[in-house]
Amino acid sequence: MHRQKTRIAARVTRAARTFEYRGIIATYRLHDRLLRNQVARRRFQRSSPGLDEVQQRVLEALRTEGYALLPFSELLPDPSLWEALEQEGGRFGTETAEGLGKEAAGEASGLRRTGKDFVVRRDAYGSTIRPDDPWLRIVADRRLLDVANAYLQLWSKIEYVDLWYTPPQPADAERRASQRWHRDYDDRYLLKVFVYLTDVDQETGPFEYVPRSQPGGAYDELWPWHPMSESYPPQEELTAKIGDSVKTFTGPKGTMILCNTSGFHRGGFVTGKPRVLATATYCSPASLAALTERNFQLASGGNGSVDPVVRYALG
Ligand SMILES: O=C(O)CCC(=O)C(=O)O
Repeated sequence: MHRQKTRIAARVTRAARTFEYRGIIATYRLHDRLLRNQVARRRFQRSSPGLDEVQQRVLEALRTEGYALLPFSELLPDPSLWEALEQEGGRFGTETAEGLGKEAAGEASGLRRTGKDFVVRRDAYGSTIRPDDPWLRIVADRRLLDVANAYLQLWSKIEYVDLWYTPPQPADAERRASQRWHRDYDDRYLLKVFVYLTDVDQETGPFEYVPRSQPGGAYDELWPWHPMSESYPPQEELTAKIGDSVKTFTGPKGTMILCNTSGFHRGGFVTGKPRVLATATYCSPASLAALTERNFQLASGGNGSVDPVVRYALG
């Protein structure tokens, strides 16, 4: 009887989940094809930004390979932006290392680890970010935002803004969660930016990507992206299909990676020194309406930018 009841309950839960998934997918498609993304596309077409040579190069690489790699200062030459970010990364890194020390001693640390327990996040979900936060200012800077909008061909939304600290894994650890190959289901129109705030070598958990696995790329039919898709394919099967077509992003502090993570990627499997990076996600309005949730709100009075493109991205 109990077993039967459990089976019925499981079936009902499954049916409810399928129903909910279908609803989410339908909402996403509606906003993509007819509602919010159409508005965002029209706004972009009416005010399409002029890009300089560096931005054009980044855009071209994103379109063909699914990623672009360059020093932070090449895209954002204002030295005050880098200085402020580097300082914030240093502060976050030091405080996190202290917090981890407290945890090891059995004391409370207040460190944030939502979702992936192997990453300590500065902001996680539900945080309040000040408009003068160094990383937020960079993410909302028109030099970067214009690239994101030109790549996505619409006025994009800033969905996620954070700093991550990834400590070394225990010697016997296996890759888990985003340390394994996966596609992000957040959006078909997705651009993530990572800036290394420590030097990253093979032991520091470099970000890795399968070039041309983004939608429209040569590998997009391998366990293809669709809304709410299962993120993780069988790892050995994927590896057999892609062979050595993997880009591993080792690089010095200040390395910037832009990437459509609807394509296959993994990273953060640290076996040596801790990795500190800044990360942010640009997505379409349809994604925020159906598939994803913004991880932050702006401190009061925060979205007072006079620039409509920035106001839209943060609105
Ligand atoms: O930590 C990393 O390098 C991987 C991050 C990742 O998988 C993601 O942001 O989707």
